Amino acid sequence: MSKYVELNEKTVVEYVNNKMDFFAPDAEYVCNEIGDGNLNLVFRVKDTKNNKSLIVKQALPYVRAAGEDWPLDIGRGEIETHILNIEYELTDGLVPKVYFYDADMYCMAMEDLDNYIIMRYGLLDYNQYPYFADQISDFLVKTLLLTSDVVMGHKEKKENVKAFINPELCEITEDLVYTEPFHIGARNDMEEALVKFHKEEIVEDEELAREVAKLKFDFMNNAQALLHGDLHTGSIFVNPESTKVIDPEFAFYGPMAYDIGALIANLIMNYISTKASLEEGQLRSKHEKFLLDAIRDVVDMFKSKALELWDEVVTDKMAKTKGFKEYYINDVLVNSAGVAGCEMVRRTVGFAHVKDLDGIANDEKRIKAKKENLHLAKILIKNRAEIVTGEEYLRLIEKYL
Ligand code: SR1
Ligand code: MG
Repeated sequence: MSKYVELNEKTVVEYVNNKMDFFAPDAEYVCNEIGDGNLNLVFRVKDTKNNKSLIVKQALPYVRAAGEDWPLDIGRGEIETHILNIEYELTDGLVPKVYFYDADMYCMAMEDLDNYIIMRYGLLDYNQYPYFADQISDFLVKTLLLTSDVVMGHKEKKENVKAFINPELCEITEDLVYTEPFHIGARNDMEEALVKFHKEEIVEDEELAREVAKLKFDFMNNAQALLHGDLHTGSIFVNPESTKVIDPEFAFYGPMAYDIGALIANLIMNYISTKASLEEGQLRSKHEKFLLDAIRDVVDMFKSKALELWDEVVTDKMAKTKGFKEYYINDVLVNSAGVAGCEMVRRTVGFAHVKDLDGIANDEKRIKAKKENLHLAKILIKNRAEIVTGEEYLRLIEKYL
């Protein structure tokens, strides 16, 4: 830690210029700390004269959203750099380009996506992204299938499993997604009006706990593919033409379902938010239709593209057996529905919420929306064996929301 100092808006320009030859000598700098996630400092450094910019992301030795009482592995940017480089290659640039990682300052610099916005905020402004489902399903299929044992040499894949061991960040997910929200206390956070509902509907439902336990141990023990590990709509940059995935610091070898389920859950929560926040009318119908199409297409495109790519890239002899690929992808989709349910529960009653739900201004509507979210989440977890098509998601959304 000896060379580590926290950067700030004043020191970051000199820091970057010492590390790389990026800005012109006559640069006129504007620098802002723009991080709004739970963990890191994020700076945009811009030369307004020559219109050039980059992003500097520095890890803190603790969880930013909680303060210094919650220490956290400060070396997580190394894993993030490593996976961004891999994903850049695998996906033809569906992630930002990394310029450098500095292991003394626990800091990375990367391409600035300044004509993109964080998808969560775009969706909360009721914007639509017509190519999103196609692009993100490409990202999912390529990053997941191509890093799995279906395709990679098994020894090389095991080396990858070793390189991406990420115990502290995984522990956050094990606790915050798969454990605490299904109990009372810990770091859970919810409105008073949800306390009784949470206890009766979530904590006291033993069948639910059993299914969540199965999903938790799948998360911990199924080193299936190199995951992003935190693929919510706050980890995705979009504009109407293009999609870029950021922030894979929770990366590790885990079940493919974890990335797919997290994404589906966050689209569903935006749907719930839209329904609760807008009066019926054209804007609401248009946004709801976009979200429903996106949910359906993410599921169905993941499935069809994975099955198609499989034949081109499969190397394992047994994985070529007739019928195996359908079994394998179906299993991924079953658990994706379960993960989606866990993500929806934890974003409602756990430590880290989402603006989609918390931002519903009217108290009564917000509590109603959160209860509906929890209710649908339970259905997704318990009935996941049947939830393997886009249409089935839409049927459940129509029935329960
Ligand atoms: C303590 S970190 C809380 C959450 O923020 C991250 O984005 C992950 O989703 C994590 O669970
Ligand atoms: Mg993040």
